[in-house]
Amino acid sequence: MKTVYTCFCTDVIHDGHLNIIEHAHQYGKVIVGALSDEALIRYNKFPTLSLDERIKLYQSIDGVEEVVVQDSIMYDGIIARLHPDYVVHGDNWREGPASAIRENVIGLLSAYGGELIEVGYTYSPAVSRIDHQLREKLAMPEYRRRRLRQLIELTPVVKVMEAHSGITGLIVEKTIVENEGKLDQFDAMWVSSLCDSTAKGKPDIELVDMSSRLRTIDDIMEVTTKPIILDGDTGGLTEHFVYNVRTLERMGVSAIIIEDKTGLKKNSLFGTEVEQTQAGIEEFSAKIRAGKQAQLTDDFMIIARIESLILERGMEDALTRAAAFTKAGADGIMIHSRKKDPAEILEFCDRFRETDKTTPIVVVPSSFNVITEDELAAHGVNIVIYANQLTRSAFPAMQKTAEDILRFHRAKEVDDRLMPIGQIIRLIEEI
Ligand code: SPV
Ligand code: MG
Repeated sequence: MKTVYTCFCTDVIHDGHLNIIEHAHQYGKVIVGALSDEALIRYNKFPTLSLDERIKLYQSIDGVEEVVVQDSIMYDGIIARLHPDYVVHGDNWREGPASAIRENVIGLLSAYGGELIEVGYTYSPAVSRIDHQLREKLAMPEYRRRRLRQLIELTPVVKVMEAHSGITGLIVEKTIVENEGKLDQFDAMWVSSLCDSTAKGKPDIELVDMSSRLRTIDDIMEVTTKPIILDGDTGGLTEHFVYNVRTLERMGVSAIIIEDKTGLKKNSLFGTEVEQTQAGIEEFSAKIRAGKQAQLTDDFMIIARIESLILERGMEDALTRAAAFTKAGADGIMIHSRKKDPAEILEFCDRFRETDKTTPIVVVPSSFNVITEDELAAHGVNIVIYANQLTRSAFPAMQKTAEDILRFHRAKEVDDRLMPIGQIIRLIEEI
């Protein structure tokens, strides 16, 4: 009896999957692979069912002989293990990043004479409806909110990219790249005070008020499913902060990061060039405690951001604060620096980890940008935030376009570097 292998990465079985099984069954004994959570989140889907539930679901399909776990998006391990005579897959992986997986499978099968069978993808209103429903489910507050905690468990380092509008949210949601035989994408979004303010032409001094920040979050939430971390500046008055915690939680935001400053907040990247006042340890701990008391779910995270290195108050002060804020209930510690050399960040992480093995550490490597995610993870970092790179890449491009149109009195000269009209009108999916 020949063996036929097909890998599923779905939480719902629709006609398209049944069609694949039916096809596969004609060639021999059907083994279905259930893609592991770790592999799934690097590909295109976040699971709403556990791996066990997915295995049971696949086992319940008529014609499936056996279900095994595939723990990597590429097929090297599973093909070495099973040596299937055939691999069956929908033909919708010929384009885009998934085509790298197709190439991988073709290469592996050809080494021993295995065969790839591609089945026409089922485009039907019922199938699109199910796909759409799954996406909507992931966008619901209760799913989105807890996803950050799930990601911290699932992945060595949670990769977060800045978003300040629906369109930047879509870029973070949808960008997938194939690199060195692996697929990768961002895990979550950072609603930066700097970029949200900059998009509105305002300085980053807590001038853009919470109502406006919530409006930005809502714009992003309407078109995306990935979890959101809000840059909450100082958190404002404690009496206001507790209300905002409830609101953010209800909306489905996963975390707020508040920084230990008081009075007029300026952007950290100014460091000591401008006057900024650090909040007292007890005062800030009280704010954290009040926020934790106000929150209603176990999912939401309040992360304390320590500005001691930014304000040149020293490593000991940063570590004392980290211990105090964790004791006050902070669900994570963000340590910030504006030095190019990551040494002080790494020293903080190593020393913090000597006594605290579990509290998540968050870093924002805007200045110390030479260090990689893996190196940071090796020092105990859990979340890496790319806080402003989308804004900083878009701005010079737009400015140059504006200047060149003024210079040439027409748009022809800039056309080559513009996204084609056909592409932009199709960028946004219609329901
Ligand atoms: C932001 O993105 O607004 C931040 C990070 O707070 S930083 O600009 O580096 O202070
Ligand atoms: Mg900020």
